[in-house]
Amino acid sequence: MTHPLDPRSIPKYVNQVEVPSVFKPTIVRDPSTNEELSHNYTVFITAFKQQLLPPGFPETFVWGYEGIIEDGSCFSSTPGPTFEAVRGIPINVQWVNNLTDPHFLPVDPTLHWANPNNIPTPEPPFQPFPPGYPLAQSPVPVTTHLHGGEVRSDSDGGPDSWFTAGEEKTGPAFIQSRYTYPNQQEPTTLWYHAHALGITRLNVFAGLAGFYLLRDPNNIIEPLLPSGPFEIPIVIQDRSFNKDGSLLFPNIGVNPDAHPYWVNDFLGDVIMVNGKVWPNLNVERRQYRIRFNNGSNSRFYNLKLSNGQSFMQIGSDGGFLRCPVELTEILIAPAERADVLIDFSKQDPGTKIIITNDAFAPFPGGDRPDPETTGQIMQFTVLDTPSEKPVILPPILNEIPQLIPDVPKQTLTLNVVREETDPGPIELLLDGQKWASPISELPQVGSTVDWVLANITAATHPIHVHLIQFQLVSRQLFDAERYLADWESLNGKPPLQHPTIPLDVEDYLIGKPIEPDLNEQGWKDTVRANPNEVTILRLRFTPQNVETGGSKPGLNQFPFDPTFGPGYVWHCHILDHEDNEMMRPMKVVSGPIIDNNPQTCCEVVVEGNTQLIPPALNNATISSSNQIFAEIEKVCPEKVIINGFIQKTITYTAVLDNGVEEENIITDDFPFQCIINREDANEDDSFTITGSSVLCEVFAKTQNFGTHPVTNEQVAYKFVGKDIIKICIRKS
Ligand SMILES: [Cu+2]
Repeated sequence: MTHPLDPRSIPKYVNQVEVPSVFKPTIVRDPSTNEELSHNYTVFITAFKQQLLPPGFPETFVWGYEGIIEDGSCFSSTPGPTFEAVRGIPINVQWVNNLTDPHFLPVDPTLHWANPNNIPTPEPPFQPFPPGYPLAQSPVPVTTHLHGGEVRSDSDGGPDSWFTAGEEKTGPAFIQSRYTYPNQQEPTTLWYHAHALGITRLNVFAGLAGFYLLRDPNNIIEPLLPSGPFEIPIVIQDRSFNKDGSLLFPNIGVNPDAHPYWVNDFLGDVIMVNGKVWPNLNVERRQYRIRFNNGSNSRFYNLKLSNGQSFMQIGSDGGFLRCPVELTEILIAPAERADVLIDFSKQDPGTKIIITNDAFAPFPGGDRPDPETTGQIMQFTVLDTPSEKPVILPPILNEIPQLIPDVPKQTLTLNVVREETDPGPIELLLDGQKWASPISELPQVGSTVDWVLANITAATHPIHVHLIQFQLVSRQLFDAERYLADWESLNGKPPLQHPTIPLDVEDYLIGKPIEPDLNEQGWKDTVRANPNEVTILRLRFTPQNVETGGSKPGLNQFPFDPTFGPGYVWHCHILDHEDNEMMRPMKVVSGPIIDNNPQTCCEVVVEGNTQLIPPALNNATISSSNQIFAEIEKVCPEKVIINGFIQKTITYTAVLDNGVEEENIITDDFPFQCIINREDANEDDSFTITGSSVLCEVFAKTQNFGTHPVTNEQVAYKFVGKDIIKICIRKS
């Protein structure tokens, strides 16, 4: 039983703002030059109690991060201690999952989620939580994503890279738990947080988030800015509590016939800043640098100072803005950051200024926040100190490269799936596709592409793309209703069982494109895509610091291979949406992309291929009929690389150690990239699939590579004669 704590019963501004501690690295130096080669850390993901509510209220059981901090002690907190990163010096983090007790929040096993015990999706009637589904509650899968980081995909903490305590169970994309962050990008406010498939909302809500401040010793603006005690990172998170101090997360879904516990927009009734409910910050009469981060699951904030005072925004998600922007209010969606200067030098000692919030929740169609509770964030109290004049910044803070598209644009939709009679949505989708559908976002390294996002839902979705910082081009009203109708007559109702046929937005646009807000005209990794609007993002798959015109399709300038590893994702950063299908894989490819629209499919019977395939085989050859090449010839006579997917049924036989054969059928879709050198190809060539081959995917789908899922015996697989593989080829 829950006994909710009335938010109005919590005294405000009794708590004081705490700046998170800073992790202390082990510094690895070059023995001959003493140059710093890397900063290394071990960070434990762990459970403990922390005083979130004001003194006198009970402590709260939370999850957070633990490691050695600057005073040399081992410390755990939520938000976790801050990483202080230096541009040019890589950071290595050994992430350790120490969560050995079951999850304390309601894991909804009807979502497509990490599911470490591989339990079948429960059918209604569902069990109430608690106890929920014990095999879903334990063990707890976690992985950690550095939000905004330019990193190789095996250090990206993607949703399938999770691992349980002791790494006893690992996700299909798990490669390692020691991550490397190159820190080559521009100095900015990054943050790290939990990212495991289908339970990110619960793990972040439980406390798994922290700051990662990247600084550049060669930057000319940073030394001018308030620093030390005058630079305050602020993460805003809404929470709800029980009277016993425990966190309260809904355990009845908005659509409980489909998902027993999942809600589409978690909204707390209490505001927490840096792990303290409604805190106060005593400030001197001078300028402060506040690095805001919205770390909430789904709540947007429109922040104002209660005395009407303006402030200066100097940075966005990915670094300094080109010019400082003076604002009296700032709207931040989940995961957006804003680097802001606030000047208290003209305030009288004793002045109290509250940061207020009037963003509708859910945004933008929901309710206005209660001015007595979620309408207030935190308070500043001005101390009796000598007034210090604020620093005057140069008019140009940052030279931001202009991005020039050099490949065709991609039109993508944001969809909601609901039944007429249902009280809430069933799921949310990107481009009508589920998370597990074949990869359709395959940007070529070095290319610059416009993503045209047509939002055909009623909500604003903060869209986040991993690996890169991008730029917002424009937003424009469009006839979303007519577009939705036409899109559905073209594609059918989502979720689609076939590749999306894109519908150009051109004929639906209304009025003129709207320029990004002044404080959005910089590097972004998370952008608001509003309802009834088309939002255009310009993505360049090149490191941030490459200047205008310095990139080209096929040229990799990252200090790592972005095509390596399990790949990246893009998703809505409303965590409740992200957890229920509003996320898609994204794989950076090296070769030219032919088109994103599969045009031709042919069915190929894999004949007579009954050899045993050893489990560890990475490359495999399927001898095929000539049909494949005939089809390729028709659509792309010259091209050498084809991105496609193999659809539907693959039958294989598992041969157990004792010789017993078991027939299995996998009905799923497998993305693949096949490299065919047309110049050398003969009609009777075999068809080679390399890299993350379809066969590897088959093995991965059996959960344990080379191990029988039930008996744990080592097994080999063979394809049987009747396999039908459908190959879709993208038109040149
Ligand atoms: Cu969303």
